[in-house]
Amino acid sequence: MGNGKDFTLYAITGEEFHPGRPLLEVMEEAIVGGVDIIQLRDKSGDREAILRKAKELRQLTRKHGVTFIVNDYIDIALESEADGVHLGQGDIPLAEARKRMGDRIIGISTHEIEEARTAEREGADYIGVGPVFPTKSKVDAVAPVTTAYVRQVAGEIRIPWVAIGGIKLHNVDEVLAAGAARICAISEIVGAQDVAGVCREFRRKIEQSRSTGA
Ligand code: TZP
Ligand code: MG
Repeated sequence: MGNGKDFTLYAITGEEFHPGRPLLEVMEEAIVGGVDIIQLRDKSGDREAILRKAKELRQLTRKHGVTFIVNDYIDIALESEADGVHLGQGDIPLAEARKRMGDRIIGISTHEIEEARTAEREGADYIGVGPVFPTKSKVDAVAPVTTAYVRQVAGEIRIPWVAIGGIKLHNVDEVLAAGAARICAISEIVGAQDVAGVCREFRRKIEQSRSTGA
């Protein structure tokens, strides 16, 4: 990882899942519960609104020593002093992104092993692996990659990787059993009544799986 910090539980923002609750309040609860990396993902706001949120989340995450990533926008990541950016397969090439991001973190979404190999070879700091299960949180999501792809990545990818997509407390054990050591969620975390409680339970499950190798 570009900032020297690996991670365990990754929360992505999804304001549509907590109407009436402020973004910063929800994300701070997630941090209190044990999230150690946060991504700002905003597919609808204009640039100024996203930049404002990025600066606020940067302050919050800095206060707690949590890694902060901006989805899609390299310029906003740089201007808000984020730790990194997350890019999809359709975004600018990794080599171009690396020129602009320097040694900051670059994460890349992958849906098949060839994409994972390419991202690793080209110097991504981490990759996303998913969507493992069906998800309503991403409108253009590809078909679920299933835990078969998680197993494949666990078998050969050596950079940090995080499983994502439809992961809930009730199915995370399957993902961990397939070899995942890092978990990412949107709706299960930010849509929860007890955000910190859900995060604590995710962490407990991840840490238990890591320590037993199960
Ligand atoms: N990328 C792959 S699946 C996904 C993203 C951003 C959405 C994950 O959201 P949820 O609510 O945890 O299924
Ligand atoms: Mg993107």
